[in-house]
Amino acid sequence: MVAVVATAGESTAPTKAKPAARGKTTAAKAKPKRAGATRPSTATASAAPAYADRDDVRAFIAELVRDTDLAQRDVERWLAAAKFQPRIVALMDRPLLEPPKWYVYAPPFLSAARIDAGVRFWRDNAQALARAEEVYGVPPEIVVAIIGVETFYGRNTGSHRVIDALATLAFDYPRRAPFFRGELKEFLLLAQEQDFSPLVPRGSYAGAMGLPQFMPGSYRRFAVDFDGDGHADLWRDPTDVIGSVAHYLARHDWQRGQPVLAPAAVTSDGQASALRRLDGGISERRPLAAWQADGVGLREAAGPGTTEDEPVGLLLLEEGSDGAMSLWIAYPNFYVITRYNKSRLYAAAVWALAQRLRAQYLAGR
Ligand SMILES: [Ca+2]
Repeated sequence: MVAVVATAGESTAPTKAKPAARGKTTAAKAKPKRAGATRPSTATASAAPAYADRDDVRAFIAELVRDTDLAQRDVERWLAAAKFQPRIVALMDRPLLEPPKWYVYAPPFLSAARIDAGVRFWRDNAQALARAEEVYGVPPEIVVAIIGVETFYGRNTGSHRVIDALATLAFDYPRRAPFFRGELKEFLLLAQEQDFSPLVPRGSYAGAMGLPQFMPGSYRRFAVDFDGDGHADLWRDPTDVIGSVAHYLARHDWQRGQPVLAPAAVTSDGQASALRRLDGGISERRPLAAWQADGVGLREAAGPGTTEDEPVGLLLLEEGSDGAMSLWIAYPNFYVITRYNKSRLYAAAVWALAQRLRAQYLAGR
């Protein structure tokens, strides 16, 4: 995301502010290869001066000490211990060819193993999930599905030391340096507030942390201590994780009781113009009446209580290599999920996993 970086655990192919490269709008444009370009000398692991000895890092430290109550000697010590990780730069620079298609992207997130484990997670945490829905309006299956897609309910929370990842991207990845310098600052403040050593936590190669893969800035803004033990612990406390994910969505305008996706019906006359409104498989939002005037509507009547006033979008999912596709009306809550990870496929996978979790949870109850 910029809130949370989308490339959460290495397991989730997708983002939250996962690196921007994953976003639908940027995915198609791979950065030009800098073949032959010489990396700055600092990018060579063995020859590079330690971070704490570099002028740019010293300037960063001075600014941090001026703007926060972090102690200079602490920050120097932490950054002296941070290690440049060339593999992380390589991961960020992976050329992205075509964005994946739905029928390739979705199956790993909808496997029987991920559904079974999600239903167990739901049963084990039913009370916290019910309370999160009461407080924040986000239904359990959506919260569980996000945790399932991000990290397989905590199985894959990332193996990179967060301080190494953030220092590498803040100081040796110029393209995103301002963003990651900000996240590095947030991380050090978070460590101080939550009373842990910043040299310990591990996360994704972009610095996303814990079961929900929050970036440090999101952690500070949106994590909640949902069990009231004094810490918002997104690594070990599923109750805090549940409250935090629900709080994140609520703060990004989740609408209680409203749908995410509904099957669209498109007239044969309307199809071509509807498809032209898509950009990377998703459209801008318009009033449903405007869609209807163009031959796009709901395949089934909307459920009771569904608002008809909010603009809705059109979503395309590629169902097979033969060109089969499905079209969906995307409600505002769909776009809320993309605030977690700016990807149409990510949000659709969360929703699809959520449907399966709910069906299996209710069937077994
Ligand atoms: Ca707690």
